[in-house]
Amino acid sequence: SGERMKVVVTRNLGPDVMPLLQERKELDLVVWPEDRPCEREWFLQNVPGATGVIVMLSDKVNQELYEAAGPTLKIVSTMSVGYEHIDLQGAAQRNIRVGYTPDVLTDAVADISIMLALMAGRNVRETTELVARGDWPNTAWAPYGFVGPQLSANWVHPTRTAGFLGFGRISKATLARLVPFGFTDCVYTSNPSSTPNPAADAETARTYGLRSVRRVGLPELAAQSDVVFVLAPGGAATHHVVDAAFLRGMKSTAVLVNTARGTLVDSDALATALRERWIWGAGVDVVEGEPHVGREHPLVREPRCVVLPHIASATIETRLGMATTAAKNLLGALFGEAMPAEVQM
Ligand code: 8YV
Repeated sequence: SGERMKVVVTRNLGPDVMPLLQERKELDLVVWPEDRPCEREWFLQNVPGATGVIVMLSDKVNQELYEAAGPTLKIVSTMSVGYEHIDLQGAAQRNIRVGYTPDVLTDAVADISIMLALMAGRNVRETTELVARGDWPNTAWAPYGFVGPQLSANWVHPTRTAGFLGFGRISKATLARLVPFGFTDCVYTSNPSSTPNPAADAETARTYGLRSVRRVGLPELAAQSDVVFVLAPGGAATHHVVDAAFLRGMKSTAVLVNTARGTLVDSDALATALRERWIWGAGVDVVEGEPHVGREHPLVREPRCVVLPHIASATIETRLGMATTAAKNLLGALFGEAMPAEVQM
């Protein structure tokens, strides 16, 4: 039919992906023209009558947006694996499908999780800042200068335990990377409403050649782990699960890595934990309240905290994969083709 469909895209998806949308002549594309987050007002002004939208993490897809769009809206496609910015209940009520981008970013995020674990343990922030200040020539070599806990298994610690807060795709990809580091054991926590599965845990242990993989509670996760990776979804259910009590329960040589959402970690408690040496160090790619994280932020002020500006998925290949998946999810829903990744509601 000659029916036209309006599609609003809140960020230019680049020269390799925009043509996937442009070549569909039935689509009237409306693309946010700037190289910065889409303004809410622009989105609300342009969304009425849209059949589909492609959004980013910073675009709230809530009641207000559904009402502005009106009954034409069929698909919300986000260029992210997280979808806590989307009101799923509202989507379900209106028969709107939701697409997201799992899998394509798993390896990039696992890579950076390992990097942050190493950086936090090996004092990389303090030492690179020292070199950048020009202080290396003034620094006398010392047998125990700049030492930190070794991530890999070693003669003092032949066993190493990885801890995961959340045990999905990215956690498992991170665990796989720790196998050649000599890790022997894995503990993890999961959504309390999910059913424990010791047989699956034994299978995971066999897959990675580990001595044990065990689902535990938060206190045991804190106490057992040499490194804790925070890799669970954001939202109300996981708000501040890493709090003062959790951090106090960790080993003083352990490091905390957060490549999930800032909201899972109480920043003030983490800053205290670092300052008072409850734990060795931390590496965070995400911070509650981001991007409003200035030099005065308690974690930025903490020399033992490496803070990255949410770049874990920022590889050329992964962002291309995410943008492609976001475009294909939209096209799938609009043209009756398969959606590569649909949120199950
Ligand atoms: C961001 C992320 O989406 O996918 C997610 O959930 O947090 C990141 O990959 C990324 O900054 C692209 O929007």
